[in-house]
Amino acid sequence: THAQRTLVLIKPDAVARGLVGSVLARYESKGLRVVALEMRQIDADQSDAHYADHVARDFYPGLRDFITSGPLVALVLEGDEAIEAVRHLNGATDGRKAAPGTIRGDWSLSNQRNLVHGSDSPESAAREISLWFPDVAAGTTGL
Ligand code: YYY
Ligand code: MG
Repeated sequence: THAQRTLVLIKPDAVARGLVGSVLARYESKGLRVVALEMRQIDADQSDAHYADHVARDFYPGLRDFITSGPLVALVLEGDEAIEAVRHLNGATDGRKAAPGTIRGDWSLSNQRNLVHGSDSPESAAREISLWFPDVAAGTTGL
């Protein structure tokens, strides 16, 4: 077994649709532990930092408008192979193609408004946790 932490966003579409509790229940029911959790509304600079790998993509301006459009819930989850586990629960990026039983597959019909984000690698998780929750990354809270 391999304990990991991962950065999850419950995106503004999920908050606006009242799906925060339902989404969080998927993660908690799976056995993932909430290490940190906070509702925030981010600005364009924070979006650019979070999506550093995507800022040059053609879809990014629309993504930035969406992710900054309203409050979201940021959290750190911990558990065995948490990074892959969260991405399995989230489902494929495009909600129209995501498998039923996944968060996106059950509740999204969009490639952009797809409800959730999960870090895609240990390196991404470390970078994203430092960006969103520096105190957790430093080990001074969320223990
Ligand atoms: O990791 P994941 O969220 O599943 O997808 P990424 O390929 O990292 O893309 C990040 C984010 O960008 C995705 O969740 C939706 C959005 N997006 C988009 O709006 N249009 C695309 N063609 C591809 C991705
Ligand atoms: Mg990604």
